[in-house]
Amino acid sequence: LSAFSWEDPLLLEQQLTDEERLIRDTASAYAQEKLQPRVTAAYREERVEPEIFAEMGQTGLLGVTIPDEYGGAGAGYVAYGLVAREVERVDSGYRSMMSVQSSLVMYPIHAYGSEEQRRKYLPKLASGEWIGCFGLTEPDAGSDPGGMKTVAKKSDGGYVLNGSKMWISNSPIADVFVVWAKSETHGGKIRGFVLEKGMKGLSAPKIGGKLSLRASVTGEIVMSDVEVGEDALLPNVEGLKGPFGCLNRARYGISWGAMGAAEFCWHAARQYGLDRKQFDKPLAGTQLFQKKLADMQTEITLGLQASLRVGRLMDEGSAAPEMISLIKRNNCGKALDIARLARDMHGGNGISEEFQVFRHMTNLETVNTYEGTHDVHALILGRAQTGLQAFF
Ligand code: TGC
Ligand code: FAD
Repeated sequence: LSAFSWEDPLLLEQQLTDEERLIRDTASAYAQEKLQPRVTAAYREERVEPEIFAEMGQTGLLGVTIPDEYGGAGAGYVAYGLVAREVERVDSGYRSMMSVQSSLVMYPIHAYGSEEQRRKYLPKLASGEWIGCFGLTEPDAGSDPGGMKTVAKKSDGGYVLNGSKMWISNSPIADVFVVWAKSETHGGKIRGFVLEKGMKGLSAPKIGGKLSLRASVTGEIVMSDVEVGEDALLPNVEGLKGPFGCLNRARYGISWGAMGAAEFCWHAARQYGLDRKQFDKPLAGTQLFQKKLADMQTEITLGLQASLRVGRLMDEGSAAPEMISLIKRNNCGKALDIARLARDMHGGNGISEEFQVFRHMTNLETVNTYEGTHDVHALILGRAQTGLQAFF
């Protein structure tokens, strides 16, 4: 038998290809060298730094799965997951910025857009010159997006959109808005529209006072008689499967990202326990401390293996949405538990920004809620195994 690696108990590293390791190492170097030094102040000051998009674009971290002819990296879903893990090891807000751009804006334009839309938007989104956002949630339609009130009515040569979206990552700084609305001309079916900053009647006020994800900005999207041409419609999808197709990709990436945040918290708790002495011995030498470390190590190891498995199936084209619900729900819930535990293991220092576990903990509260709450994913899994829907 070979030696045990405490940081990589089931040898995830060996299961990656050379290309995946290279992309992971590039993401890790960028995250540690450029994001880590600025995150504490950005979070404290609730300050988003839009230039991060251009930096990520230059580093090749936007649209990892989009073909290179449109500016993406043309890599697979495992590589995309590894990028999410490295970015979220620093901060969930930075991973949010990356994954909205990649999975919720570039993906639908590539998958559902016309060739003109692809050529117009994807290269500038891949380089980070343009920032994108995704508007599905509304003030009265969160877990139940089918209850949305935003409407698109036919006008001469296009559509007029009215409605408002709530809790939209990146919206106050966005150039490109992928918005979902009920289209009267398509029998009230949900359709996607690509809107642009500066359109008359379109605004995106910031939501202030967030105690979570403070290094990324969240806002509303208000549409008051926004007129768009026929070319704003995403032609190749209709119904809720449009936004859900995007969410499948983003939720999958989040399952990796949440494990990155959890790994940070685990490693920090371990080091703190080795450094800090009470009762004349290191905290890490106590049974309770070691039990907590073992639990963290176990959940992270299993969570990463599960994400890797689903990533491989996505790359083969044989992943089911319920698999993604399983790993999104499990990994976000476990990451939040681990962050809370790591906060506790740091004692009083755990509440200080310097030790960073509190920031991860408060971020993970959002990560556990957005892209389908922990309980909504339980209901998706419950429906899949009983055949009975329990949403209403
Ligand atoms: P349901 O009847 O289940 O389905 C309606 C239609 O959609 C299809 N569908 C899917 N297609 C592809 N992938 C999936 N995962 C799909 N899930 C459903 C389904 O086949 C059906 O198609 P069709 O052709 O038969 O019409 O719909 P429902 O209304 O009963 O849905 C219930 C529920 C709970 C599953 C769903 O509404 C849900 O998942 N709610 C959670 C909402 C959510 O995740 N919102 C996320 C907003 S975006 C966000 O949070 C971004 S944060 C990003 C960041 O900052 O990182
Ligand atoms: P609700 O749906 O009102 O849920 C409240 C509670 O009720 C939850 O615990 C939920 O699990 C529970 N619940 C709901 N339905 C049921 C049921 N049938 N049975 C039992 N329990 C139930 N959305 C976007 O479209 N784009 C974005 O970019 C985006 N970014 C976000 C960024 C942040 C920082 C946040 C906080 C949210 C973001 N969201 C975004 C919105 C997010 O997806 C929603 O908050 C989420 O889907 C939950 O909806 P809600 O907040 O309306 O909660």
